[in-house]
Amino acid sequence: MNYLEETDKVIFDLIQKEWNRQSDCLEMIASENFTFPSVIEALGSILTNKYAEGYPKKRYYGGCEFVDEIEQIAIDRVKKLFNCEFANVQPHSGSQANGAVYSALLKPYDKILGMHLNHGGHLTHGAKVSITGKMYQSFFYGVELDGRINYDKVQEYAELIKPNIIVCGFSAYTRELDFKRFREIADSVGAILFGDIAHIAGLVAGEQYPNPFPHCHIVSTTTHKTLRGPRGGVILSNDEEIINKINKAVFPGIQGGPLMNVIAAKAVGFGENLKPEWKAHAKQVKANAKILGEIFVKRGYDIVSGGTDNHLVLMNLINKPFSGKDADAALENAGITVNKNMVPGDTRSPFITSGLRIGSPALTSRGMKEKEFEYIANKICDILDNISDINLQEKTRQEIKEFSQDFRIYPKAIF
Ligand code: DSN
Repeated sequence: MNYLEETDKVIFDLIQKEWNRQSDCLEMIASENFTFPSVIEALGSILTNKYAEGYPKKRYYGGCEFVDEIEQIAIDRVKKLFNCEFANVQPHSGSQANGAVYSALLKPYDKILGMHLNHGGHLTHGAKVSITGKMYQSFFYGVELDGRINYDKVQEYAELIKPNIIVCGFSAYTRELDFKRFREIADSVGAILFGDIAHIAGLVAGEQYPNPFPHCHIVSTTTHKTLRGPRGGVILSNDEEIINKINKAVFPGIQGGPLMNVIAAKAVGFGENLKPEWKAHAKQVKANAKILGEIFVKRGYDIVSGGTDNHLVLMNLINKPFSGKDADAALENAGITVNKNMVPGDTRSPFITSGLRIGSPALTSRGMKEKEFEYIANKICDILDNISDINLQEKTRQEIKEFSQDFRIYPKAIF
């Protein structure tokens, strides 16, 4: 029986439309991905019925023998993946994970030093509109005009501010992070070093990016970005005292019952990440992003930091007669989904911006390689070179739809 189709045709039809959108367009938002069909199956399973407050073997409700095993497998797999000793796999999202980290390790009005949102940081790194910027005193470092972190400046800020926690790991930074240097800075002022590796976790797992361990005291990540798992968060540490505080902060601190279907899906995703072929996938993600950057530069578009060491490219449009918002809209019309983004030295507002953030993970998961990324990068430049040409956008949308058919990832919308 097709349960959803028969009982709720409205939602069923909208899911089919979204499936077509995902299949016919090019998804290049750097934080999005296509998860594994096996992950979707676990997400859609009967595990959603179970309440299991607490942790494996220490639950508040009965009937947890099988979900205990599932959660323990998720914990064991993610520890192996990142080579660390302790894990909490219950956070519902990256923001929840980060909230738990602060509430476990800080008192209200303690000091956070993180990357400014406009320079590639995240809302939960102390932005004033986030609870993390209201409940704690937040201070920010940024990148230089060349798009890179100046570690000497971070050291100076840390000495001046004396933060309780330093956050490293970003949403829009294109270069490798020096976790060791960050730890030296943190140690010099007695701060905890917190690595938010939400964007780069899949590359770390594939050994294509430095591991935050053993340098960070505490690490959080989402599971749905470069890791290709279900939507959710995870917290990792090598420090038993810290993880004990984290466990209390997640439950009962800020969450209730864990989402056992999502935790099973996380375990399945981590299983995929542990397979030998994951390394080649992560390598391809990086190679594809590199090609994007190279073609953009060749076609006269400036790239923040001149290139990329990871899965994303930041196009700097400061010297162009159109904004990030204009570029984002034109590409969307052409069937290419990206997001407008602030760039270093940006004078436009966060709603307009002078940049575009363009990522390779999702299309790499669809099986695209350098040849396809070269084609796509040139299509992006064609659209931007002729930003007002609506006919070209419509024609490109059709071309992209045809090109995409060889790379359809799911046999159906609902598993
Ligand atoms: N929304 C994510 C991103 O796009 O980077 C961060 O939470």
